[in-house]
This record gives sequence, C-alpha cells and structure tokens, in this order.
Amino acid sequence: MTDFKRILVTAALPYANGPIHIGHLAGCYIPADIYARYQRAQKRDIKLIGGSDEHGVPIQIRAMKEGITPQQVVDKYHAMIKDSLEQMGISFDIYSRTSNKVHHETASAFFTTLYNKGLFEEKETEQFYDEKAKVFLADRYITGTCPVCGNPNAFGDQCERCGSSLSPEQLINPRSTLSDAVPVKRKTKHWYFPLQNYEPWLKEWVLEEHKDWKNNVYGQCKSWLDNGLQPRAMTRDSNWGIKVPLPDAEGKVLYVWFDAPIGYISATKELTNDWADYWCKEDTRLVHFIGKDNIVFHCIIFPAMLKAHGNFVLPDNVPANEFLNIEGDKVSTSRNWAVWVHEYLKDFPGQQDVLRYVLCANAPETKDNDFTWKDFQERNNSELVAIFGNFINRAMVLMHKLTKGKVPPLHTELLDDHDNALIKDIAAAKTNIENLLENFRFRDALFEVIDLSRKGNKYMQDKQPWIVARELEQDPGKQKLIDNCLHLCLQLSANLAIFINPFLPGTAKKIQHMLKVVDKILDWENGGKLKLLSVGYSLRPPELLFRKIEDDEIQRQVDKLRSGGNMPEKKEEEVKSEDVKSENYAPVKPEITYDDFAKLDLRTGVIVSAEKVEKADKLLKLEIDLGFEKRTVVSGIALHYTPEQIVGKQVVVVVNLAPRKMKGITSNGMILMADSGGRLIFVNSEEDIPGGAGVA
Ligand code: B3M
Ligand code: ZN
Repeated sequence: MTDFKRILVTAALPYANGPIHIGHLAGCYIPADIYARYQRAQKRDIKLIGGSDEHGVPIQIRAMKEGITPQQVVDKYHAMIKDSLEQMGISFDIYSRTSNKVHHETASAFFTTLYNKGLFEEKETEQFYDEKAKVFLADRYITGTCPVCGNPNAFGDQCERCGSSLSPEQLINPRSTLSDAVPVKRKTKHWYFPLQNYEPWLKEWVLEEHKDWKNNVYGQCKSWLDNGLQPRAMTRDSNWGIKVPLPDAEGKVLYVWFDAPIGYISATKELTNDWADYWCKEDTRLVHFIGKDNIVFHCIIFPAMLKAHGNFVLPDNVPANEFLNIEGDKVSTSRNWAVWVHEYLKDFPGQQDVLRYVLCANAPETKDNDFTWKDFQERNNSELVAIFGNFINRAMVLMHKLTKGKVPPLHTELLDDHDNALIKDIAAAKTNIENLLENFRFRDALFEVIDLSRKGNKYMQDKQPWIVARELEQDPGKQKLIDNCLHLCLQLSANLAIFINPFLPGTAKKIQHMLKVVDKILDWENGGKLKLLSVGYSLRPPELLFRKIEDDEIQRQVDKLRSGGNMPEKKEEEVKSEDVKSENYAPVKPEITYDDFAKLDLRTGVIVSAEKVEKADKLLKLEIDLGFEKRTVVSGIALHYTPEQIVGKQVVVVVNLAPRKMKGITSNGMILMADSGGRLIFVNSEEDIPGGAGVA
C-alpha cells in the first residue's frame, strides 16, 4: 500500500436506463465510497471516479418502451441516478457520463490505436436481423416463449421467470421486441479483439500475481481462463453509441463494454489536467469497485485492452461484491422486486446513514446476501440506536449534567484498570479498522466501530458516574473519578466520529458539531488517541443521532414491495452482460416441512400413448398407465420429444395435482422431468418399476 503515490478508485458506471436500487449501492457504491473517504482521511492522493453508462442495448430498449429517444432516456436517468448517489453521500470526485464529447473522443482514439496496431480481426458472421425495423438484434431484443417453463416473455439470452440461460434459437415463437417481426439471420461484419492472444499473459498476471484478490473474483477469473478465451467482437450494428472510427463502418458503433470502462479514463480527463499521472504512472493504485456480473470485463477484457494499447496502469485490485437479494428473492426490476434509492430517500428523509449502515453491515462481500426490512429495522433499533447512538448520547448528557457542559480534566494518577483497558481498546480499534479497510473488509471494519461503542457503554456501566455523583456531598474528591470517566467517554466519542466517518459521514458530522471540533479532527491520524478534545472546552447540547424505526414504517415498506411497489417508472430487467451467460440455477424455493412434502402423491407410471396437441406447439397429450388406472396428462415437452420417442417410457407422476384444462384437454396430473440447462430429460431408473408404486 505504502509504495503507491496515488489511488484511483472507480465504481461501475450504472446504465442510465432506469433508477438505481439498493443492490447497486451495496454492490459497489457504498464500498467504493467508504474506501475513498477512508483514504482521504488518511490524506492520501485519491480520486473517486464514476459516471453513467449511456450506450448499449439497455438504453435502446428503454427508449423503445417509453417511446422516447435514447438521448432523452439517458438525460432523464443520468440526472436521477446522479441525484440519488449524491444524496446517499457517495463522494465522487467526478460523476460523468459516457455521452460526453471527451468520452467519445477518448474511446474513439483508443479504438483507433488498437486498429492501427493491426490488432483487430475483421469477420463476417450471421446474426439475427429485424427486417421490419431494419436493424440487427442483440439477444435481448428477441423475446419468445421459454422452452423450459413456458414463460411467454422470455428474452433471447435468459428467461427471467425460471432463470435459464437461453440463446435466441431456443425460444419458441421468437419475435423482435422492436417490431414484433420474426427475426431472420443476416450477414454482418465486425471487428474482433483477439482476447485469446492475451491468455498466457492474463494467466500470469491474474492467476499468479493476483492471488491476493478476493476468492469470488479470483475464482471467476480462473474459470474464464481455464475455459479458454475467444475473439470478441468490439463493434455492434446500431445507431446509438460511439461511431466506429473507420471509413467502411456505416451503421456500426463500439461495443458498449469496449467504451464503458474507457469511461473511467475519460472522466478522469474531465476532472483533472493531471489525469495521466493517475492512469499512466506505475505508482498509481487502480481499484475497481464493481458487482460480480462485471468481473470478467474488469479483470480480463479491459486489462487486455489496456495492455494491448500500452502506457496504462492495470488494476491493482477489483474487490467485486456478490448480489444483494431482497426478502429472500433475487432483485428483479421487471417484477419491481427492488428497493429503489429515490423511493427510500423520499420515505426515510434524512436517514441516509441508516441505509448505508445496513447495506454495509449486510454487504454481500463473500456471498449473495439478503436485505429484509425487518433486519433493517432491527439493525437500526438495536445497533445504531441502542449501542452507538446511546453511547454518544449518554456521554453528552452526563457531561452536561456532571461536568458543567465542559470537557473535564483527566487525573492520570487515578486511572484504574477499567480506564486503562478502554484506552487500550481505543488504540487497538484504530489499527484493526485500518487493516480491515485496507483489505476491503468493510463489514468487519464497521463491526469493529460498533464494538468499540459497545465497549464504551460497558465502561460507563462499570463506572456509573451518576451513582458516584450521589456521593459527592460527603466526598467532593470523587469529582475526579467522574471527570476521568467523562473525559474518556468524550475522547472516545471523538474517536468514534473519526472511525464512523467513512461509513456514516452524516453521523460523524453530527458528533463533530456537538463536540464543536473542526473538520481536521476527523483526519485518520487523530484516531486512537486521547488528545482530540481540550480540557475545559465547552460543548454543544446533545442531539440524538438516530431515531427508532417503528413497526408500521416497516410494514408499509414490506406491503409496498409485495404489492409490486409504486414505482411510476418500472425499469426493464437490466441487460447485465450482453453476451456473458452466467451459470443459472433456479433459486432454491422456501423451505417446506415434511408434512408439506407428504401431501404430494408421487407414483410411477408408463406412457402408453402420446400425441401432439393442436395449436400448441409445446404440448403433448399423454396416456399414462399407473397400474391402478390410466390417466390423461398434458405435458409441455413437445419441443424436446416426439410422441414416438416417449411411448413406453417410465415416468414419475404427481397424481393428486388438481386437474387443469389445457387447450380443451383436462390434464390429470403432471410428469416429473429433469431440467438440464433448458433440456428436459426423463428421470428414470434402469430397472423396470411396476406402475403405481409410490415415490418418496
Ligand atoms: N453499465 C453494467 C452494469 O451496470 C455496466 C457497468 C459498466 S462499468 C464500466 O452492471
Ligand atoms: Zn423459463
């Protein structure tokens, strides 16, 4: 750490296609901000860079949905996102946008440099095309019925209902979302970056030199590198984006993942004339804060681009977070299963620090984590109010009561074990918090701070200055004991302001105000010491740092969420990584009891006949022999099996499922199939099982 002269911190550029939700905050903005504030308090040369990602498919889809132009979309959401981030106290040195001129120039020049080096490979391939709208279609632009779960609104890259990864070819009745036309294949030319040529270097650089990266990050990189890298198209057919700076590239723009990370460079240029110091000098520490879906772009593709270009520093660390679920379920913007930041700010005015606290305490640092409103309330009430806030408040109130509103002296000759232990704890906390923050362990660092305030409460309880005060009449000498206790409590309060500052800057400000100390007091170097407040200095009256959050406030939020929210502008499911398929497993459903399970009547049977159902291309009508009776079952497997293939197959049937009419046929039960990445397979045994046998 100390061999770096300057630190450049970036936080992922959110797509300006909708507002941001708390998953964005927890994923990268809160950690990036904590880190930046901490480094500033250390008086290091640090810049926090951000901005809106205004190109690519997500913006175009949004424009189409709202019936406005892409420019209008980005203008609207850029302003909204910027405002939310500002209000949440994310302290960007610059929050820019990729539609800026300087960015267009920078990204263009970057492409040209690679082009002039002869790095790109020109290739013609077939891609889906919308003949009505006259445009090529990214996978996301194509919708149709999911072959796995029958969701009629699945996307060409993913079904949002069952989570399966799809390709447009798999969709039933594929349609262009632009014009409803059936997509056709057409030839198109693009410029490919030969990522595979960088594989040996990447293996060395990431897998050998960056074993220090977080496990989740390192693991994802390793799996990409182990699977082998492919050439990657760095251009797209579109009229929204940065024009490909070549003469024969009409209708082509730079791939959004080519231009977006260059946005970090452009924004730094916009911020300072010294931008090259940050980007080109070896003694810069570059740190990218991102969510896990952006790992490959920041750890593999962008570094390879930087390397190919030459002259740029590479990321020293990429502390990506996993995802934050909401009330046990994945965030889904299309279902409005999200907590929107602008909504929170309206519903909980002035309570930014509470959200910052909960999102840091629950940060998905090593694995996906869950946000629940109940936990939000509990953490506020039993940690912020009852521990941290309570300590500061008691210290202030007692100081006004027992030491005339002034900082009392410390009588060192009277220090006892409790006092000395507290003094040690304060010094140790500083070192611990510092080490944790340097290593991106923000949750643990925050818990250290809370723990220190917990120790303050315990100390006060051990000392009970309010009881000592009763003995003053008989023994005025006891005032010195009260002085010592409150002196230490006040110095601890000042220390807590320093330590909590990166996490909860608003709270630090309030403490600072009560203690009447200047900003400089919050410098990190002042932490761990007892010299922050001068003896005899009079302090302001106490004000409460946090308020209790009541059940009805929480209930309102839960209701709002469950009812689909009251978001006026629903945002489409974000197009995460246009062409990166994550391994998708459907989330595990909520736990059931054995009794729930026992309600299912599962039996074996044999398919004795099968036929296609008219006007339903995915349904087959099956006759199943259960031994004790024959049943008609309608099953959605027609795209996977022809009737001939399945007659005679053994199946497991749910025989007590309520009958359901499909296309005029009553289905009396359901057969169980295994879903392997969208392929439906019979779950059966090698051995013949008599029909009707129970399955358990
Ligand atoms: N806009 C994707 C996302 O929001 C993308 C990040 C760009 S960072 C250079 O997940
Ligand atoms: Zn599906």
